[in-house]
Amino acid sequence: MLKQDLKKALRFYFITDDKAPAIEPFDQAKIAIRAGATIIQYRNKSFSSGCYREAEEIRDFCKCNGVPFIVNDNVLLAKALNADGVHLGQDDESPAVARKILGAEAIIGISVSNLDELGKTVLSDCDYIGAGPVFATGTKEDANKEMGLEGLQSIAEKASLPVVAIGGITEKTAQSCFLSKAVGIAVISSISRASDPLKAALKIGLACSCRVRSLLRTPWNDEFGLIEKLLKKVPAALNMIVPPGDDACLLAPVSNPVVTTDTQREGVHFMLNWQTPEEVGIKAVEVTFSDLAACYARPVTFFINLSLPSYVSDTMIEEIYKGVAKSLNRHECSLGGGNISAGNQLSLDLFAVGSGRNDIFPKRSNARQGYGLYCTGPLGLARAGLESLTINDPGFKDLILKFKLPEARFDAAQILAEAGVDCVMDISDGLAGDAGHIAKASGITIELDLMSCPFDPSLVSFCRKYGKKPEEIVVAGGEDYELLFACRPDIYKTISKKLKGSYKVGRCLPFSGKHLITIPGIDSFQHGKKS
Ligand code: 3NM
Repeated sequence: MLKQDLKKALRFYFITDDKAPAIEPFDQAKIAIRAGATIIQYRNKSFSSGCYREAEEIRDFCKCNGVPFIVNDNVLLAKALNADGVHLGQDDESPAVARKILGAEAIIGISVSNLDELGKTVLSDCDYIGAGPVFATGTKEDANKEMGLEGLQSIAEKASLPVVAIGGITEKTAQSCFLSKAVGIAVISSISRASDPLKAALKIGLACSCRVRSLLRTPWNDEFGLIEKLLKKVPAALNMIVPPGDDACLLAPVSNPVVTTDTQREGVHFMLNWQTPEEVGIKAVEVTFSDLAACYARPVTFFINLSLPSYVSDTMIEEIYKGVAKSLNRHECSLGGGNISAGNQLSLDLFAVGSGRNDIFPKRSNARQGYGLYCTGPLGLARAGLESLTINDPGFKDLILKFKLPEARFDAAQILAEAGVDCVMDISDGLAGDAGHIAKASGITIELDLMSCPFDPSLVSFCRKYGKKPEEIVVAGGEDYELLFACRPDIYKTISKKLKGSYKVGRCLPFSGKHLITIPGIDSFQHGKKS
């Protein structure tokens, strides 16, 4: 988490109360999140294995609503729960060991009760300090002497890390803690033991200038209801004799059925802090359809199999479906069925049935010596977009959009098919990787030549800013989902008039021992290695 994001996340810090007489920790956390809490700590001093489910429930609810989840004291419990971090007391496991166990991304907090203790605490593995008790507290049995606002301020001024004030804080004293240089306030009893916890939490949220969450997201739990919702969003009856609803659907006869599959996994193909769930849904369909386009097939039916971790919310799934439906509607493709199962990772397994042409089915093995190698559109944009996201540079919107929302090139496929081009594939792995596939399948050598490659202006300015070579990104970058095709140069001449934006990327030579010959200028390029 970036420093400024952590500061914001520490603003309204709620800690669950295992001894609250009237309200369970899960309900306390829900109330605090509704009132705008920016971080939740699970604290249960008498933790036993029976409480694990309680902690998991709170974690899932936090994750659904984008609120960091921290575990009090217990590093191994934090690890087991895959929590966002741990808060340690002076007598708990050391921050260094916690860092080792929880990893570089974990948020690690440490309690400090006076300046003396601050001086003795090794903070190198910590991200924030909990300073307290600021005021008298009845919640922590072994609390130290209260430090008052002066004590808080002296710690905040001396500490190299953001400080959260804790101990006896109410909506009335919150503001004074901020004025004493705390970045946040941590509270337990002023919410958990209030006569009206929601009212109390809302007041504290207001004192912290936090926004109320009027729409809370809940973890998914109804497999069948969710599939039905998806089916309602798409033209299910198209191309169907028996639409989904039974164990399988019955498709109307498909001429030249072409079938393909793909997968999109969180952390491998997409990141939910970069892409909206709707964008994930759109991309899932487009990348699968890109294979159909490369085979000159029109989409007929699509199937989706979702694997969902427990923290994924109903709303998030519906947003993914919205994206899937948008793309299916755009291509007039039906949904043949869906399946949902619990899993450790959010992942979409995708299947598509298309209808191929009677006259031609392009293959990678059809390139011949003397052919040119061509591409239907700009390359490297998606890769540069991905890099912009990785380095957190939002300036290259066009590039980021190319990464997030590729479009299957059915339009280009139609032109190529009508021209009789019989060697086509979509570029998902990068020009070099995919040209290598064609060369290998066809038993030839391909010499890459980017002389006629138009480098996109955004790509050029991205490369200038980060000291990169556009040629390298074009050759190695994947996920553009343009089509790569080989044909006789005279045929390409005709095609190029209709296929604006296409250009030559190489030529096909008799096999000379290597399937791919690099081009001058791309010195660091090695086939099969992505930079
Ligand atoms: N830690 P309340 S005071 C958990 O001084 C805890 O480190 C403290 O509860 C510290 O908001 C405290 O009900 C209790 O006073 C905070």
